[in-house]
Amino acid sequence: MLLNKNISAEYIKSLSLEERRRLCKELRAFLVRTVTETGGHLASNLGTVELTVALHSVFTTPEDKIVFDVGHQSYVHKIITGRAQKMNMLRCENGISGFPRCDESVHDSFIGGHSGISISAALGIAEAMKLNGDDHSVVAVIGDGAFTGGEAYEGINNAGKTDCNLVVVLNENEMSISKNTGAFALYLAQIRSSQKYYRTKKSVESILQKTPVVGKSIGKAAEKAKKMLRAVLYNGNLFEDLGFKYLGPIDGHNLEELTEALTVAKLMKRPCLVHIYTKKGKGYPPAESNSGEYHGIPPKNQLCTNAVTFTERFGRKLCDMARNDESICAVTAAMKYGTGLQYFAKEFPTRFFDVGIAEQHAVTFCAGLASMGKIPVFAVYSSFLQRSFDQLVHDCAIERRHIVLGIDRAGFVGEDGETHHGMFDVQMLSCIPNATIYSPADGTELEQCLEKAVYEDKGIAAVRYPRGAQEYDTTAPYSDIKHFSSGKSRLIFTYGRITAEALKLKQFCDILQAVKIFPISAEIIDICKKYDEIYMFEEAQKSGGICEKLAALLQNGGYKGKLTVTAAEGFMPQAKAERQLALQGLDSEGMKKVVLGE
Ligand SMILES: Cc1ncc(C[n+]2csc(CCOP(=O)(O)OP(=O)(O)O)c2C)c(N)n1
Repeated sequence: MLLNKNISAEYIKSLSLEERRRLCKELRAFLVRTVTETGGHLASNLGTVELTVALHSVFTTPEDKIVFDVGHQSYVHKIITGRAQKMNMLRCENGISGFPRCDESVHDSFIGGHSGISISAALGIAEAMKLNGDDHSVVAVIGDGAFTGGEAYEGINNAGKTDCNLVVVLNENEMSISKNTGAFALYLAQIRSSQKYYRTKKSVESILQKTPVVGKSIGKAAEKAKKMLRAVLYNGNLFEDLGFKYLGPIDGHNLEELTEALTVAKLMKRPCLVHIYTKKGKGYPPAESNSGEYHGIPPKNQLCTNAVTFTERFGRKLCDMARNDESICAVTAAMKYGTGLQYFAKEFPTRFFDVGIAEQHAVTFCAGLASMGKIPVFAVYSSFLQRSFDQLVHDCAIERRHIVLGIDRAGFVGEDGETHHGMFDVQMLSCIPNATIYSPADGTELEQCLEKAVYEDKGIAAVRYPRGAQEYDTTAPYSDIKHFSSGKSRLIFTYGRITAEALKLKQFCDILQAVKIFPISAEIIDICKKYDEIYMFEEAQKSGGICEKLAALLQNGGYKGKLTVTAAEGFMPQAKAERQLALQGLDSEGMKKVVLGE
């Protein structure tokens, strides 16, 4: 076995090419074994085994820096940089993160989680290194999916004009989570179809250099030919036009070619883009044939339930509504399956838009649709919506464009950790004038809220719901608030899925659940005022949340009773979502302690 517990980049550099090829096979087997147990991003990591081995053969971290875009493909990097023995605790509480984390290893040079940031981050690092007189290299590893996001272009635009030691590895596998979309994907395929660009260019260049200039006319013809060839070879490529040297397309599973190209890129000491082509899921047939499903897989011991998830309820309900209303359009930013829009995409392909990993574009695009009388529904994970704040304010709110947000993964998400929790959407939206926010506690409420958001509200109307499933009252009609009262003097105010936790404490206190959580209604304030003690619980960031706002309204209105707010604070690392709730005192045990003063 070449893959042993002492594996390191130094060790890899000492291996022959043949041994490194064998090591790649062993790494793949190890990935399949561990990730099918722990859960995680299997297909993307299988696709980048050779790339990561080649990177660590050519570059030396932490002096050279590698920035992995999203970072979901950094597992082999983790294995090579001292974390092989911790892989059995990948994405577990007190284990290691599924993304790069600078506080986990000096070899992780930048945080991962959200897409499209690697080139900007790498350029910042490279400029700082230059200022420090440091001659080492910075590498950004970015997928073609991540390249559908605007920040990647902003990064390229700024990097191309510099003389930084910056290498961008663009990994084209034709997949985002689903099939990649957009004109840039087609453009990459086009470059690739001009096969062996890199090799051709090298051989042509040497031919050009050898071309003798004999006599005036022959000399002229030769010059002309050179110009023509240069026009084809150098100017035909967007990256070169933008100031990068381009190497590619390279077979990303050919260790020799990869190592050679990365070495050339390193030696260039200027912005250079290495375009590689890989197979997502490589070497594991189930993941190769269905890389979408194997993009992220659950832990082996995760209990399987038949409960219908919030996501599923959302996707199905939207189809029901769209069947009777041709103005409804659905938009996703590369998360068709994650947000339950696969049904809509199939049934209404002309009204379905996958815009790539482009949340900012998605919101403004929705505003455009709305300006023409359509009802756009943008289904998006809470944490990725964070990117679209200005688009919500400027493009939607000021002119009251009616766009509906289906905000999935609101609250704690579990194993993906800090970067993926939906902790800020409530704060973000509740400071925008005229926005409406619903937070259903179960699937039935979700359907009711979606109908209201589509047909009764104006401006931005958001329905936020968590990962997973919950169903506890399928018969109750819709109501903005639900007051479970038996005349107690204590009140719990809460909303969303943790209402189910609060309802376990009915013998100690009354419960007030908000379904429409913003704007905060006069009715909520009136009910609260009747209680001597109010305990508020919120599965969102405490600062600027609904509870803080409600508390301020009560206090400004002269409320003199006891008032506490318990909500999420800080950043919560990877663990099971139930544990994350418990750690923040948002399960029934934690609530009981606060309410009873234990
Ligand atoms: C801003 C943002 N939106 C959405 C996601 C969810 N997401 C994670 S990986 C991924 C696909 C990335 O595709 P690509 O960069 O090509 O990498 P691959 O998995 O194909 O190797 C998506 C959409 C994210 N991480 N960040």
